[in-house]
Amino acid sequence: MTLLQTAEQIQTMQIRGAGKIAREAVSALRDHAETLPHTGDASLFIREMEHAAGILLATRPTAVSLPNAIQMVMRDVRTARTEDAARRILREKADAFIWSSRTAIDRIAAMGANHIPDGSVIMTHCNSKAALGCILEAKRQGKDIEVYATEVRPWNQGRLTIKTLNDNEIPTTYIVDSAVRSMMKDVDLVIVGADAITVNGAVVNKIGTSQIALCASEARKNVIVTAETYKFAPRTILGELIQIEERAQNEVLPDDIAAGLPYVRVKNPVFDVTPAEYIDMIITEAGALPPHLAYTIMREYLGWGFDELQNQFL
Ligand code: RUB
Repeated sequence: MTLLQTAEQIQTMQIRGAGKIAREAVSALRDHAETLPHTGDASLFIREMEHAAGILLATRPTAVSLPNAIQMVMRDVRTARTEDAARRILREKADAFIWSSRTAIDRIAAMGANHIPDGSVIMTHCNSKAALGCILEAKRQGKDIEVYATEVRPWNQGRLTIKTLNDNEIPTTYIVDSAVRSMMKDVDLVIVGADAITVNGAVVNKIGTSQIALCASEARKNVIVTAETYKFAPRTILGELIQIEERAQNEVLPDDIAAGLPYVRVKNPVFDVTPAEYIDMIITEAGALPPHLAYTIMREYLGWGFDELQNQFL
């Protein structure tokens, strides 16, 4: 697959989910480098790769895993002195990112499963590899668990989730998004993934997550967020906001129906923000943390504390 094809698949959501988007983008960058002719000119190679990175970055705005992964790969490429060195660094960093991303999910799954008591009823939303990893690991450990999975309008990512749960013989109840509050009394804990986590510990995830967290809080049920450290958004330290992607209105209301309703407009934000006070714990590969330790993750694991970020602007 070419880089443009990968970009198109991310944009049209054939490749979706924050972790997968990051891994596929990085592997597209690595493969793209192989298609560029060797010229011996490092700065030309770097310029071409920056251009390619820009195409990938423009696909979807919310999942910070995408810019973080690209930054992790490109950071040292930018300072390489020769084209060969730039190519080698790019390959090594890309492979390292993909490997560490997969390892992170396994570690999160192992830690997350420890937080799922035997006999639990779990609610999940959307289709998160990290969240599902914890649920599947709990099952693998022989725990007797059940899951409530939401539909996730308008893209129905819940169908992917129930397929995985069914394939793993986990008893699952599939509900429409608006049934969350009614069903919360039957649930013990909520486990979801994340597209971005801000410096104040707020979690950006699939639209509807904040309603679920609010209902869970009202019903005194724990909310666990599962997120690899590259889902933390360091630029929020500088006050940058996470852009919430708005997708086409015809994902919600078909064009032919909309055409007959000239006074109706459709809003289709596909992510929302859950404030830190509704989140009990964020499970990362570096450990399970309270949300207010987000800055520590940004500084210790991403290496982007306030000073490093400020320097980027000098
Ligand atoms: C996917 C979504 C997922 C997170 C985490 O949204 O919100 O919960 O991306 O997923 P979309 P993962 O379907 O719009 O991409 O844990 O797999 O990274």
